[in-house]
Amino acid sequence: MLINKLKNKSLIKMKRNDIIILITRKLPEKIEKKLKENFNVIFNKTDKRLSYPELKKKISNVNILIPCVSDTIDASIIKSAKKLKLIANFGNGVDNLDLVTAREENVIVTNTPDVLTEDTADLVLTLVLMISRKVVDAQKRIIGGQWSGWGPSETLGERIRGKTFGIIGMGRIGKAVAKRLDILGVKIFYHNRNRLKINEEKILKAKYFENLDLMIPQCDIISLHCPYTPDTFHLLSKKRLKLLKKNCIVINTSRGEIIDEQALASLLFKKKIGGAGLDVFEHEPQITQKLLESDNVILLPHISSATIESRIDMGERVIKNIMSYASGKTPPDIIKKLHYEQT
Ligand code: 8YV
Repeated sequence: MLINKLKNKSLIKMKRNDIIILITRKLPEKIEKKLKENFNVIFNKTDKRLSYPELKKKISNVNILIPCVSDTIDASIIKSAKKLKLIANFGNGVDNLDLVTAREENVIVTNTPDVLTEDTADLVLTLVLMISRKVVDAQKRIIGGQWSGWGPSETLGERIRGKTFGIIGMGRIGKAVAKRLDILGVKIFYHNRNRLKINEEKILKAKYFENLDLMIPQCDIISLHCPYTPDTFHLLSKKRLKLLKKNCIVINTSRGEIIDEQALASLLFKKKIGGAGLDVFEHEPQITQKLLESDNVILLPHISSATIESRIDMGERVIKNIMSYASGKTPPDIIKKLHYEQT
């Protein structure tokens, strides 16, 4: 049925140059060039985020939209884009898009899975090691001119080896993190909607917990790798956060909405947990003040996939989805489920 709808709505009858594409942000030059060679593209040369009214105005004649995580594509935007056939999201998570309305309006949605997995997993490790060894504090002592020489009790971090690492969400990124953890010698626990096959658990050396509340109090480090859906909103709620060990480090490179940011900030500020490495926030780009005032945190501006390679691969994936669709084929990364279920 999906394929029939797809064929009906495909752009196959249109000449490539007549197909209008709107790219909401500035993408790598190579990607923009390839799109321009084939289609009629509206670029955003300034890279400034389009305001809601600007987006609504620009989208009215558009056939294909390429949005990013910084754009909220809600029901009203989708409904006002009468000629829209495809939303080719430049990114993995699709929580910024109203999938239900897109489905109702017969607009196909695609994303860019796989290509940012490894870079995101690298950032998770970076955060864990930097926090546990207090790297930022240590550097501050040098830059702030407070270092008067080595001392046995200066900037004492915590050893990672032997600790317990809890992964919440064992999709692509969760697994890429687990693979890297072997080298650190930690015990791996995980929680996921579905348990992995026993063989895969063995390879990853990961122990499954169906009950998140039983896993959390046993972890020294917790890293989130589930998508943001109505089911995962505040998965780490105020109540659950109280289950964290006193030395626990929380890492979030997934979506800010999965943690009750106010509650986490309060625990960090009062030093009731070990620390946090956050690359995403509940109301980006706003950040809870108490987080900014906590000294056991690393706060990053959503850079988990920010490598040149990743951005180009994401762009190529967007092009692949568009090209397939424009030639009447099913795009490889079509979102079939209304609540996106993979990371
Ligand atoms: C991307 C991300 O950079 O892909 C995702 O879901 O969160 C980011 O790492 C962003 O989505 C680009 O739109």
